Amino acid sequence: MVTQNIDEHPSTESRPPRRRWAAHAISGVLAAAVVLGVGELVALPINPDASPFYAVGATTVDRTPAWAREFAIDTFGTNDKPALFIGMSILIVLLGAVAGLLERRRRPIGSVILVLLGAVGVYAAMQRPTADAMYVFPTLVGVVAGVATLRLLITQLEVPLSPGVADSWLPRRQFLLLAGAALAVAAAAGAAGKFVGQRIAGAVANREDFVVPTAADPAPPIPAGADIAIAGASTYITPNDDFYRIDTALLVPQLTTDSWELRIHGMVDREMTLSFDDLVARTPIERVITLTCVSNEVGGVLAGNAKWIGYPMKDLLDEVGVHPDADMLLSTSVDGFTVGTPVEIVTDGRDAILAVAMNGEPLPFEHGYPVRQVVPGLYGFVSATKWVTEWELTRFDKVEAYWTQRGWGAQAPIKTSSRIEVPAALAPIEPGQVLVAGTAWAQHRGIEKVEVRVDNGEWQPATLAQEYSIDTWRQWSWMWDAGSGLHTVQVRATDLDGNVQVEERTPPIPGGATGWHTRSFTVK
Ligand SMILES: Nc1nc2c(c(=O)[nH]1)N[C@H]1C(S)=C(S)[C@@H](COP(=O)(O)O)O[C@H]1N2
Ligand SMILES: [Mo]
Repeated sequence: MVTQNIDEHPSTESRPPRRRWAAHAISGVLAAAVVLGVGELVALPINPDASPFYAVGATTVDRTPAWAREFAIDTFGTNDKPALFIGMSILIVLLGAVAGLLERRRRPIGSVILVLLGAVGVYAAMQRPTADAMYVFPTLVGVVAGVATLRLLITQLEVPLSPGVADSWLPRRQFLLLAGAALAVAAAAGAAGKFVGQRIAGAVANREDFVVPTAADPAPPIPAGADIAIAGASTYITPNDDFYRIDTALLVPQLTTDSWELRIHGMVDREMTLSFDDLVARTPIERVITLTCVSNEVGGVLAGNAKWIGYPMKDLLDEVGVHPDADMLLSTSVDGFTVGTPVEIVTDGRDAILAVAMNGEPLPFEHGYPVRQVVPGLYGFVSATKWVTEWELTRFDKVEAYWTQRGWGAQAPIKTSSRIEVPAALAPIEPGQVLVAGTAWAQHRGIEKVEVRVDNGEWQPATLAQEYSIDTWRQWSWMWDAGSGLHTVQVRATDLDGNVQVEERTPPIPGGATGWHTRSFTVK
């Protein structure tokens, strides 16, 4: 009789908890976070590029086909990097949750997922141009820590409930403590990785101590007439903080002037390796030059104008003695990005410079500290190598640079372009005199005229700001006597060689977008 009574009270027996799938999912996410955080930390003494998160991101960027780059820059503009990071983070959270849930159903499937993710991280790290055997460790150690975390957490969740304790959504205190600890480890490791990474490099201090050289040959002053300063339009000089940034670097290289050198080799008479001191022992010049990205859409904002101080690239090429049959200067940045620039263009007398200063400051890290190239007239992807550390003299029929391998052109002079900046798109407009203004550029050919037309009418000449040089952009303005209704305003530029901005709309790939910038306005 007594034994029957016990059978009638199953709640007094211990049994496994049931409903904590959410806690399992969270366990998986935390385990994934530990993989990344610990990976970040272990990457510190090796190379920040070796951390699983950055390695996967950077390798993804390198594998991005040309159309996807166009799509990304089109959709996210210069926020393409944050967009990638957010996308990766969402994916990792999802995969972590799945790993946690699967570990609950059947061990060790969740752990296997973490190991597979780790394999992707190791593979990506080994694809980095700077990779050596050490690059496997950040992900490897991270995965070991992550799997341990997952096991520990799930074990806590599966501890049988004590007799008399009701099954509940809330896991036991030990689990919560462990989960908190895992979160702290992941966050602390990740944060330490970032923080110490910057300190170790010492690059911030090095840049602060950098003394901008005084140009022996300064840029001519900018006349008031070249900068007509219309509210809402681009300023003639683009402040460094507003200057567009385009590159493949997920981790901005943190070089110091002490660690920088430029190795020049290949089809030259005398190979040479230049230290930073060697470079600044030469005579600096100062020039105002407008940069433009080939990915700029018609009317887009991927162009900027700055005052650069640097050293003529031609002088260095003369020193090493370029072989007559070498037609490409292949420059490489410290993170392995490559650019192919025609030797002919670098040596034709234009102001192609190895720049060390931008608008009176040392180059910002994002713009190439301590040394980058600036070549008037060519899109950035074939000329403007940031963090440049290597020059090889070679031939276009032998080598393809980074973007050319991905479907972009090998040669890419900047196309004659103009854009409307004022009035702003969709701005409300009163009938009467309306100032229309913008910027035009055709670097190293110069702007001859800008014309505007309304509703496909006659082209009207715009007023040009004073020309500063053929290597910089030119502001323009035009007074429109606007009547009520919906109107379309278009602009086109003509360069000093007589080339008219091309009407046909073509995409940026492979050599720069064409088309006339068009804005529609509703006048009240
Ligand atoms: N090292 C490196 N240099 C680079 C790039 C890059 O991805 N890596 N991108 C190039 C491209 S496509 C452009 S348009 C210019 C942009 O220079 P900015 O970011 O200083 O405006 O840098 C060029 N130099
Ligand atoms: Mo670019």
